[in-house]
Amino acid sequence: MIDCVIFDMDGTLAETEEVHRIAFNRAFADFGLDWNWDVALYRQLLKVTGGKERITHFIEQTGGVADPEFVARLHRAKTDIYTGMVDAGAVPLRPGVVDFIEAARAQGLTLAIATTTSMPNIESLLKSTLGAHWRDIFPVVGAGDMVEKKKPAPDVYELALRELGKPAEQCVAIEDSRNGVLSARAAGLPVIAVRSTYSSDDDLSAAAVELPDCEALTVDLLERINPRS
Ligand code: XBP
Ligand code: MG
Repeated sequence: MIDCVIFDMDGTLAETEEVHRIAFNRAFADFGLDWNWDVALYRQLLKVTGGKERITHFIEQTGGVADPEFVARLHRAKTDIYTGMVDAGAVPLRPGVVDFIEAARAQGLTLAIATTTSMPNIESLLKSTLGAHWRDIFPVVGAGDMVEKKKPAPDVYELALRELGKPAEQCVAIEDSRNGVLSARAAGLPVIAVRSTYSSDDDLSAAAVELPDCEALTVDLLERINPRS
């Protein structure tokens, strides 16, 4: 029986990627760089998970050499810009998410997060949307900077499972992207997929089921998920 739901954050709980993209571009401008990640380019770059990894990939793709210390400084600036925007209320949760959270908690399900993004971004989004008590709602949080390998590697889901103290068969992952679905599947979890704007072309066929939106997410649906699918 499924009694834990592990949520991805970016794209799943909220459509954050456009704000990430704007924050990257503002950080580039602040550093005097003439880089501009437009929507089409960012869709490509999202194949690489993690902001630092994405910047490094971009530099190397254009023939440059990425200095890890520079990348870390640039990414810190991006995180400050991103959290500033999110704290100001730039990103709501996707429609249906709050209703599902309330219904799941009423049924005694445990909720967790397994995301590639880093802790300051998680704090900002969940505090600005759910309030200061968000940690009561999500007692277990796995973040990208807590593990060695980011999605599509299983590490962040394995971390969440360890902290939950649950086997994968008792949990389900909710994901929006191919990398996310592959990560959860590699950790042995069944996946409910809900595409986001930036993952509209992703192959999500490894998920047990794909929903049209988060409003279709119900507690009843969890009972119909085959733990091995
Ligand atoms: C989301 C990401 C993240 C964000 C940026 O992947 O890849 O990297 O784009 O976050 P997922 P940071 O939804 O599969 O977890 O800049 O904090 O790394
Ligand atoms: Mg995602």
